[in-house]
Amino acid sequence: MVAGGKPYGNLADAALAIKGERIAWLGPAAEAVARAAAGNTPVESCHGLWMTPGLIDCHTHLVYGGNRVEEFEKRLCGVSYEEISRAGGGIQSTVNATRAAAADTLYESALVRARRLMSEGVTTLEIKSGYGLELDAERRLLTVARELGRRLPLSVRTTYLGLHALPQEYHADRAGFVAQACGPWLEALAGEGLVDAVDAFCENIAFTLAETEQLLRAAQALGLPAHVHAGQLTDMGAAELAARYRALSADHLEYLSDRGARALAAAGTVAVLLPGAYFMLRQSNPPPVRLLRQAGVQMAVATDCNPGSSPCTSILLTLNMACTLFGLTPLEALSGVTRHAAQALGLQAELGTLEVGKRADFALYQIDRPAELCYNLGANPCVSVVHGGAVRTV
Ligand code: DI6
Ligand code: FE
Repeated sequence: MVAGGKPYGNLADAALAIKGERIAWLGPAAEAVARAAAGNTPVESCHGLWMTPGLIDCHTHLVYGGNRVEEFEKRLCGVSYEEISRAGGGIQSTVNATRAAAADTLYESALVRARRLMSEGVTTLEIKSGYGLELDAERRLLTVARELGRRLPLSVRTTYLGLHALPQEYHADRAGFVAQACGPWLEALAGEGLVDAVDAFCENIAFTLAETEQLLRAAQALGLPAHVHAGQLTDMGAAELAARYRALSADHLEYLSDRGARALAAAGTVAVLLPGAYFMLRQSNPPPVRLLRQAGVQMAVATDCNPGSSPCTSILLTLNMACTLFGLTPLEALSGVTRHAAQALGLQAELGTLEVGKRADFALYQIDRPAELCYNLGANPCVSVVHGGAVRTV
């Protein structure tokens, strides 16, 4: 599937040439074979498999300590979310487990999740912090995320989710926490080169518009782009705020007004849809996809991989849920993990489509047509993955 052409931009009997880490040429296979013979260039057959751009999971909380399976079980046995939360559950329990975990432990558990995503054709992964909520623990999360990118054949983008939840020790001092998170902590982590973007959970159970704006302003001063968790449970106008700050993306958006959608479109802010969290939380009002289409907002799709609301390490299952739960077409869903996911990370010049000059990141699938990537529940037709021009073995 290449850029241009309709509807998926597919090319039949095509070939792609790689030079270094980049795509050097795309065209008819017969011509490639003749050129390769003339230039003594090695040729690999893809055996008639489908080739897509490497998939991009543009919203994850992949690195964290422990898990929340006990909480999941309790909820299904009738214990309410509030009771769990009062007993130290919810995000705070993951914060406790993360703070207590050594970097190696965090790395090993995140590695398992990264490998699962990679096995389905993911070549780029965004990873948020936000389970440390103190400087050292946030640094550990971001360092582990960077380390995954260094050691694996995988591109990692890090996001400092400085405003995720108010940690217990700051319950009597909200403003103090926000000031630390948006001030010295962000400056230190950005100064250490650990932060590609920032994010805030703007929600009535998390942070207000004003608090979110404080982080966006601090990021702007440092020249860092932003994402915003917006409209997951209520519409507080977070999409409009994200647009006002020209955020790369506004994520979730189950609750979004006409005005919010128009603001996103005008700002070129991508709507990142997260059907895994919607499914896991058993929500019943999907994001207003028709409104997003009408307004001309680009839609990306991501796993939101996290221990609480989306313990999901399958980008292919996420594609299926984007179609079945949110009503995206398979073309929209696939664009959501390629072209538009690249845009949600500000990487559209490098990634997201198969085009000459872009990074040679692609996946090969044993499928009959692209929609099959959205169709199966639990199958993995990914046969091979190339990251930066190199065939990947995970
Ligand atoms: N939205 C979510 O769904 C997760 N974080 C966020 O900002 C929940 C994270 C968790 O429950 O651990
Ligand atoms: Fe999230």
